[in-house]
Parts: sequence; structure tokens; C-alpha cells
Amino acid sequence: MPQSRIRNATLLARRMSADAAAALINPGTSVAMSGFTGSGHAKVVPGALARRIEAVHAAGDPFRIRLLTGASTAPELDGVLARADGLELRAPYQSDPDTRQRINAGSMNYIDMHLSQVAQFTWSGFFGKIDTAVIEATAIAEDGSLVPSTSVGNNKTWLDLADKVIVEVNRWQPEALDGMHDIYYGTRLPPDRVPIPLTRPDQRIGQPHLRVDPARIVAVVETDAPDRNSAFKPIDDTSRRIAGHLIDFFRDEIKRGRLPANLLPLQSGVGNIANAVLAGLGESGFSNLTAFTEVIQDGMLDLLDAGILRSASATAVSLSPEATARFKDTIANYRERILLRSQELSNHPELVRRLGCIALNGMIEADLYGNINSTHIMGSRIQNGIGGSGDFARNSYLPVFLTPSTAKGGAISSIVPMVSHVDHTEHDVAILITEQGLADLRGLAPKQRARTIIDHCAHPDYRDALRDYFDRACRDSYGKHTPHLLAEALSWHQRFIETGTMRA
Ligand code: 0RQ
Repeated sequence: MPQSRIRNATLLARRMSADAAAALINPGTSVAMSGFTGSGHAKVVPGALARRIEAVHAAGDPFRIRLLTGASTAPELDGVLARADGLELRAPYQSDPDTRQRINAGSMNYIDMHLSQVAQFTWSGFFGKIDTAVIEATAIAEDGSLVPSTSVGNNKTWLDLADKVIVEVNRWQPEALDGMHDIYYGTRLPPDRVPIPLTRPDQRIGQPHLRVDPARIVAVVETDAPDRNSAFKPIDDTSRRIAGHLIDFFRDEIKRGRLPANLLPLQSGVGNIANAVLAGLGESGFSNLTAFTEVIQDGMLDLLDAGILRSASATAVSLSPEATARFKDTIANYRERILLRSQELSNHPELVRRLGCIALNGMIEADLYGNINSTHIMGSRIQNGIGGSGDFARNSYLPVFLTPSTAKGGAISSIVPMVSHVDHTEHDVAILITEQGLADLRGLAPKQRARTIIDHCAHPDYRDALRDYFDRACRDSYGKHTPHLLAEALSWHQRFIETGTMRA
């Protein structure tokens, strides 16, 4: 690696192998790593740590750590450490199959929490002392500050609090990322909080680099490895129909004077449906849009390229291989228009409320009254986690949730009498969309919401059964405000667990 990536002489002298760096991590400690949605994560130290853990286990000794990150990472971080049985606790978000399997088998603890709250939880000591931080950087500047890479996540907090820091300097990350980040150092715990001075999504209020006391950097490891870069599924008819309902709704809201012609700052969840929605926006004549979101994925990059999106504020850039190549080739075009912030800022309730974001998030299931389950399959198996969906949904101007009306080839209805786990309550949900249609729940009382959701969002195969449940609940429920037959409410889930289908 040319030495220009490590421009601080003291830190240049602390270069070592991943194995040597991993040897500095102690069993039983809290380890905080960089990474948010498969970008900017530590690439090689976790693998070296996993090998060490396996060797210690083979000798009959225990070795597990408590692992914190920004959000989900990649097989070479979550995957290797989970497979090595090296994780006692994971927080605050994951989407890794091996990690998920262990959490659901009950052999690993997981704290699934609002991503905006991780920094203050850590400052307050709820995760214990942070022993080691492992942080990916694009470069180390002359003064020892770090040029962040494709995600910022919680790195500011990890660098502020960790006793020792291991920096992975990744040559794969484009050097031209330098200047794209906006790291704000003004957040405090109560009672010392002051307003965050951000009133526009594209405003810069911080500094480009992450600061860290060079004395605490115990190792610098050079890497040259890609972000996760998962490709998206081709946009299918279901996603296209979901996107179509949303776009028709936006047009109608603009006509009624309830949204400006360039909408409001968009937050978009991750995944194929979110990507399809963004593609739909690109084809619908909107312009001058802005985004205040967590993750910039392919759909947003396309909108930036087409000049439809003016700017995007996020904490991570998480792209497919094709979009990554484009991003790297034409990075100068994005320099002023993409801002990457700490996740305590990208997801901050104060900012989401002030800016009046439109929050677009996926879900597992919704119930008749608009309560949303984003995280648990059949009420007990974690899928990913709440991530930033709650930070945005509760505080946005327009909380929207989207899903296909069925899952598992039609064996599951995404609209159920009662959700098997609640992440977003009926009070935090304005619009529900499936490929069947859109339910506008604003201004509706519970029983009106139920009829609207069944009529507009439920799959026709499940509508009669939902109506039958609702009618009987209206007749026989203990209270008639939010009618339920409690003993029956979750029977659809139980039926799926027992028979593999929710169909009666
Ligand atoms: O399972 O892979 O075993 O087939 O759930 O579902 O259809 O691939 O959908 O990728 O859009 O994810 C809610 C999980 C949707 C996501 C969720 C099963 C389905 C499949 C995944 P298989 P799809 P998506 C910003 C905001 C919370 C975090 C968030 C999510 C698997 O959107 O994690 O919003 N949200 N963050 O078969 C049983 C149902 C089901 C179901 C789907 N009703 N019942 N299983 N599945 N619906 C990002 C961050 O915060 C970082």
C-alpha cells in the first residue's frame, strides 16, 4: 500500500497484521466495530479474531465477546464471529443468517434497538466499558484523525469511548470520499443538550474527519477488501404495484396542497421494495427531491445521477457491485450532494421531526388497527431488527409502511387480526401499502381503520376471513373501541406454526 494512506508518522509505525491486532482483543470484553448495512465494516480483524476464538475453544477454554456495530455488517464480520461461537451479545442490528440462527436458537443474546439511541446508551454505560474499537478508515490524516469510509455509523462514539482502537485502513475505499462526511461533535447527554443546528438535509454542521487520540490507537491494519455490495433482485410486478400506489398517493397529496411538489425529505428503508419505490419515483416526473435517510442504496444513486434527487444525507452508502463501480468512477459528482453523518444524527428524532421526513419502511405484518411488526416471524423469531424504522416512523411527517400482502407463496397473510409482535404502534402509522392498494389511516378511528385496511391492503384470499373475524369481534368483544377476540386473535400465527399455512 502506498504510504500516502497513513499520513501520520507515529501511526505508520503501528502497522501490524490482522492476527497481531486481533491478539489485542480480550475475552469477555465489549468490542465496538464499524459497519452499517454491509458498508464501512471492519474486513479482516474480525476473521483473525474468529480464528483465535476457535483455537481457544479447541483448547477447551471460553472466549466470547459482546459485539456492537452501527447496524448490519457482512459475512466476514458477523458471520465469522457467529460461526466461531464468539458472540455472547450482539447489538444493535443484524441481518446475518448465521447470527440470526444462533439468536433464534437461544444461544446468543441480541439487543434490537432504535439506531439513534445506541450512542447515548453507550455513553451511559449500558453496554459496559468499550474495551476495543475496530474501525475502518479510508486514510489516516497527518494529525492522526481518520478519514471515514462508506459508513459512519457509531464510529464517533466508539472512538471517543474505547480504551484501545484498531484502525483498518482500506485501500479499496476511494480516497475521494474525503470531504463527504459531516461529523458533528455537539451532541450531549441531558441536562446539557442544546438544539442541533440543522435545518436543511444538505447542511454541513460538523467536520470531515473523525478525531481520536493517537495514543489510544494500538494497531493499524492495512486492507484492500470490498464492502458487501449485494445485488438487488430485478424489480418484480408486486414491487412495481406497491411503488405505483405510493406515487399516485404523492401526486394526490400534492394536488390537495398537503405535500410540496418536490415532496419532503425522503427516508427509505433497505431492501428490494424500497429500491423499487425509488426507481418508481425516478420514472414519475418528480424533481428537486432531497433525502434525509440512513442508507443510500442503488435507487437513490440513480436519482442523484438523473438530477431528480438534489442531495442525500445518510450514514452509509450501500450499493450493488454495478452501482459501486459507477460511484467510484464518478465520485466527484457526488462530493457536494452526499453527506455521511453519525447515525445519532442521521436518525435523530429532533431532526426527523423538524425536517418533516417521509418515512418509507418495509414490515413483516400489520394488523387490522395499523400496528406493525417489523422484526419477528410468528412473534418469536427475529428476522433483522427494528433498525432505524422507529426513529423515522414515530417522528416523521408521513410514516408509510410497505409490504407484499402475502409471504411464503401465499401461505401467510401480511394483514392479520393482531400482530404477533409490536414494533410500531397504531399511533405511529399513517399509510399502509401492499400491492393490493393503499390504506390512508390518518384521521380514522380504530374500526374505520380496520375496514380500510381489509378493503385496500389484504390479499383477496384472506379478506373474507379477516372480515369474519372483525365482524365477530365487533359483536362479541369485551370493549367495542378496538374490538378483539383475544383467545382467537393470534390463532392465525399458531395455525401457520402447526400446519405451514394461515389458511383455515
Ligand atoms: O424470509 O428470506 O426466509 O424467505 O421475511 O422478507 O420479502 O425479503 O422483505 O427484504 O423487504 O424485508 C421487514 C424484514 C422486510 C425489513 C423486513 C419473511 C420473508 C423473508 C424478508 P425468507 P422480504 P424485505 C432502514 C430501516 C426492519 C428494519 C428497517 C426489515 C423475510 O424491511 O428488516 O425497517 N425492517 N430498517 O419470507 C412471515 C410475514 C412475512 C415473512 C416477510 N408476514 N410472515 N415471514 N417474511 N413477511 C434500514 C436499517 O435500519 C439499517
